[in-house]
Amino acid sequence: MSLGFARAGFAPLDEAEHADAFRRWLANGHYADMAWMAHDPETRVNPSAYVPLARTAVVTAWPYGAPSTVDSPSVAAYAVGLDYHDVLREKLNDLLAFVRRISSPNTRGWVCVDTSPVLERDLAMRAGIGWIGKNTCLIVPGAGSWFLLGVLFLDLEQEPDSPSPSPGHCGTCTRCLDACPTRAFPVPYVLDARKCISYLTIENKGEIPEELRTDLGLNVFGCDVCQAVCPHNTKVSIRVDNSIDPLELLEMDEATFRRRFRGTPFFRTKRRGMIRNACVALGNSGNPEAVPALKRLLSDHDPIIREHAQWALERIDR
Ligand code: B12
Ligand code: SF4
Ligand code: SF4
Repeated sequence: MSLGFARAGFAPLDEAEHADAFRRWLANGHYADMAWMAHDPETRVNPSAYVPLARTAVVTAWPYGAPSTVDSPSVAAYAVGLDYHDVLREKLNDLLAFVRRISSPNTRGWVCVDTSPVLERDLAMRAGIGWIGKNTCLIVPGAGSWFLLGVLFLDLEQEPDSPSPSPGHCGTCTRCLDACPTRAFPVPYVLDARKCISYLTIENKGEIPEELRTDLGLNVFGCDVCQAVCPHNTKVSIRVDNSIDPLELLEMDEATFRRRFRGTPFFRTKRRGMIRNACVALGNSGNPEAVPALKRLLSDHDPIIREHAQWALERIDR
């Protein structure tokens, strides 16, 4: 049976190898306003506290392909197409059905994709799927980091796979740290989400801090820079068209936005977030063609959109 996962491995359920690093990350406020990350941290670092009946975790890596561009208006490659949470959850449920067929129909399983209190990269590393780079991404040996992770906890006893090494194979390389447009890595292996474009354009529901807007460049949703420069990502078999027309986004009313983006990752930021991000990208592009649409947005019902449109107009004017 083939479900399309590129890698899978079994992880033990004892405390995360990087539990202390995670606690420090919280203590330093690096989680920005993602309050859910700080809620019950001891459960997040202890998978068996989260799923007490589980005995093993099957950790999976799902390939999504490299972005075709990071230099023109674009979205993160993972966000092209349908929402991966739904796709991966379905695949992991298929995997659970398969496990039940080959073990017992009573086998219990718990599917986690992104949103559960689980340190997925840490578990993936301990399942031997890959190592963690200085950009904090999970890198699959020989295949790179363009993967999403999903976890299936099972109540079956299973010998864990050999863990990947920590630290991994970055050596003296610092390309990702040097290339980050907003200097979001205070030190290697640590990301300050408050500065990360991925956070600012996706998770952040309010204004984008003015001092960071110019550094956002042409990233309309998420950011792939610290992965695109990684030498472990040079051998890529799949490439996805991640370009987007920010001008088109400016024209969307609520109904058009919902119709066009329901079921995709963009739905998460809502119309407000997508237009806010598009305004910043257009301001940074200096494209005068955006002026009429930006001017119309000065009377939008949403104050965040109005403010970002004003900023973009001033920047284009300059
Ligand atoms: C919160 C979150 C974010 C935040 C914060 C990211 C961060 N680095 O902390 C923001 C919004 C910024 C974000 C961005 C992105 N995210 Co995100 N995110 C998450 C989430 C929900 C939790 C991550 C977390 O626990 N952060 C806390 C920090 C402390 O942990 P960590 O990131 O796992 O980092 C580990 C290392 O830094 C390590 N560590 C610390 N010190 C040291 C020292 C050494 C020597 C070593 C080896 C390790 C080490 O400890 C940590 C735990 O193992 C996970 C899903 C999940 N439930 O795990 C997805 C997840 C990590 N994100 C994912 C993706 C795809 C992205 C983006 C690529 C999306 C994009 N293109 O815009 C970017 C990548 C940015 C980056 N360089 O990390 C994937 C990563 C897949 C992969 N190959 O690694 C995940 C696993 C989602 C999924 N199910 O696939 N994300
Ligand atoms: S995703 Fe972009 S902004 Fe965030 S750490 Fe990587 S390069 Fe920096
Ligand atoms: S760019 Fe270099 S330092 Fe960064 S993760 Fe890749 S190998 Fe490691």
